[in-house]
Amino acid sequence: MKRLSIILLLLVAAAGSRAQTLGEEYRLRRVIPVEGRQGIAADSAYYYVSGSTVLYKYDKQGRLVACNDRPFEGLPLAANHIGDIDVWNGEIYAGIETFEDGRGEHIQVAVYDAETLLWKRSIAWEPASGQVEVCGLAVDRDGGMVWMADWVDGRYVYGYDLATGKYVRKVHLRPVPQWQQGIFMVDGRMLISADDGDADLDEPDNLHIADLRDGKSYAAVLPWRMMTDFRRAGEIEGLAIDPATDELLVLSNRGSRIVLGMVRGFYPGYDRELHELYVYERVK
Ligand SMILES: [Ca+2]
Ligand SMILES: [Ca+2]
Repeated sequence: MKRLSIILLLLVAAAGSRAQTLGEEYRLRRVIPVEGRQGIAADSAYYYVSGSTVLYKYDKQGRLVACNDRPFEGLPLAANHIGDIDVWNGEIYAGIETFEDGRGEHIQVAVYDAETLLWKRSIAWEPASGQVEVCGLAVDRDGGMVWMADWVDGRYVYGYDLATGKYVRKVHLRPVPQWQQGIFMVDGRMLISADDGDADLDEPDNLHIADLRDGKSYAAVLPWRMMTDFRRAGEIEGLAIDPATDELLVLSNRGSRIVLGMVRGFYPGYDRELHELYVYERVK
């Protein structure tokens, strides 16, 4: 029995250090209610969820184990908004900005300790890149990069060197997904969640995929998965792949009416917005 536990522990440790892989088909396994409405990341033992102004840490049963409700304290630039996040090597990467009147300023990649959720350092934004907003980011574990996506002008994604924090290049997405929210890098390919379904008309949101492996200045964006299995059409947010299980994780909000990125009342049957983590098992 003791030997079995040790083997299991070793397996979990090994899973935490390997890169995620991408499947072709995923089936909904469970839905976990969470507090945050923006982003999701996972390491071998925990889920990390971002609200617009809070960082949360959950165990994989969905129990809240930690939270930082003052994530902007000590940051080099003023901030009021966290988008989709990622976690790598014991650090949470968060795309942060001041979001006002439909546009972002003071963009930064803030890096937090995944153990304590406390801020450690920030990677500075290169304004000359043309990026005007950060809705989400992804660590490219294989390519040693951090990529940022832009909700206001979604034509490009912007890559920074993971080791030095220096801006490296941008990639032209063709065609441009509508209202992108979260990104995640796996095997040199980028998964992109798009809030392109109109919840008023019960239209599902979508996931897209773009292959960045050839290093070119452009990438073809292909439809990857239509999210018809959400409990109600709403606002899709961040996404990730669990390194321990290869499960696809997608955060989505429902119940509130969103107009130009702002909550404007609720749909019938709702008196608040619900935030849910959809966990999909890989079928093949
Ligand atoms: Ca968002
Ligand atoms: Ca939507």
